[in-house]
Amino acid sequence: MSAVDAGRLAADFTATFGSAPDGLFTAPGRVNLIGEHTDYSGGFVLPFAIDAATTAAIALNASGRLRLASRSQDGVVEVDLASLEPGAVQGWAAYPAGVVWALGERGVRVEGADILVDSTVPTGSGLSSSAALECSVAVGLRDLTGSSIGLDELVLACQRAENEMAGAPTGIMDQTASLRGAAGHAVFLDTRNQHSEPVPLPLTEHDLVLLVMDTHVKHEHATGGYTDRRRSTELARDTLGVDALRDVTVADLDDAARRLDDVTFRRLRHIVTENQRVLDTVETLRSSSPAAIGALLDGSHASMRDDFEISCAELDAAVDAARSAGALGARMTGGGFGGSAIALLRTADVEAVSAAVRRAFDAAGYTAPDIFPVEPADGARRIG
Ligand code: GAF
Repeated sequence: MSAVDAGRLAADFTATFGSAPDGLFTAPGRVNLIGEHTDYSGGFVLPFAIDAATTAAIALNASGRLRLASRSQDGVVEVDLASLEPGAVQGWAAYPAGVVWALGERGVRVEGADILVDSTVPTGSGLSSSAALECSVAVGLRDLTGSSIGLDELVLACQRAENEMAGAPTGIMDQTASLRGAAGHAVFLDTRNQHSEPVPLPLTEHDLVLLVMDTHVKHEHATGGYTDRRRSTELARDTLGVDALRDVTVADLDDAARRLDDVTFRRLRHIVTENQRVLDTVETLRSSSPAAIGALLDGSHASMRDDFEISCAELDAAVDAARSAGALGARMTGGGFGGSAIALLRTADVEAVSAAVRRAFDAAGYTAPDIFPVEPADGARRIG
C-alpha cells in the first residue's frame, strides 16, 4: 500500500496553520491474524501492524486550544482545552482530541497544539484506522512533550480516548498492534496483563501471501452489534461467576451449556475456543511454516459465523471463494459486521484466488472488493 507523502503533509500543515510542524509521526493500521473479540475479556490476540498508516504532523504551542485538521475532511476543528471532556468533540476529531484528553488524565499535559493528519488506512474496513489515528497522535505528543510514559500506558490512553470520547467500547488489541508492531512478526498479546511478545510470521520466505479482501461493507463499533456482543460476554462472565472469560476453558464448556441460554452459550463458546486457537497458532508459528495455520484460520471463521454471529454474506463469500480457489485458510478479521477478510495462500495462487473472489462478488451482485497483500510492518514512530 502507498505511504503518506510526508513532504506534502508538512507543506499542507504550514499552509493550514501558518508555521511548520515540530514533528511528523506515523502509526500503522493492523490485520488481526487470529483472536477476535477476545481482547475485552482478558483473552489472547495475535494481530500484526501493516504498511498502511496514519501520519500526524504536530506543533505544540501555549494557546490553550487544539486545532485539528485531516486531509480527508473539510475545515479545521477547534477545541478549547479547558472544556475538553467526553462528549465535547464529535466525529473524527473525537479520536485525536480524546488522546489529548486521555494523556492529560495520565499527567501528560498539552497546553495547545495544531495537528494535521493523513492516512492510507481505509476507514471502516476492519484494518483499524481509528487506532492508527490515535497512536500517531499519541506517539507525537509523547515525543514532543518529552514525556517518559510507557507504551502500555499509551495503549490504555488511546483505548480510553476511543471508549470515552468516541463512544466505542473496544479493547486494547488494535492500539497494541499499532504501537508494538515489528516487521516480519505478529504481536502475541495477553490482554489480561498486557504482556506481549513478537511471534515470527515469515511469509515471503515460505512462499506465502496474506491477502486482505475488503468487502466495502462498512461497520461502526460505536453502535449496534459490537456493543451487543460485548454485553453477551459480560452476561456469560457474571452468570458463571468468573473474573474474566479467559478463566473458562474448553473443558468447562459442558457445564457452562447447562447454566447459560443458547445464545449466550454460543457467544461464550466462540471466546473460549478462539482463545485456544490463538495459543495453538502461536505454537504452530514457533514450530513450523505459517502454511500450517490454515485450519486454525478456517476454524476461527466458522466460530465467528456460527457462534458469535459477526460475519455477513460478503465476508462469507470472500472466505468461501478464496478457500475453494486454493487458499490454505481464510477468515474475517476485525470487529465484524463488514470490513475485511484475510486469506493465507501460496504466492503462485494469488491471481487465481483474487479472480475467484472477484467472480463470486460479481455473481452475487456485491460491490467489487479491494484485494491486496499485506506484510507485517513496524509500529508507530517519528518520521520527521
Ligand atoms: C475492534 C476493536 F477495536 C478491538 O478492540 C477488537 O475487539 C476487535 O474489534 C475484535 O477482535 O477492532
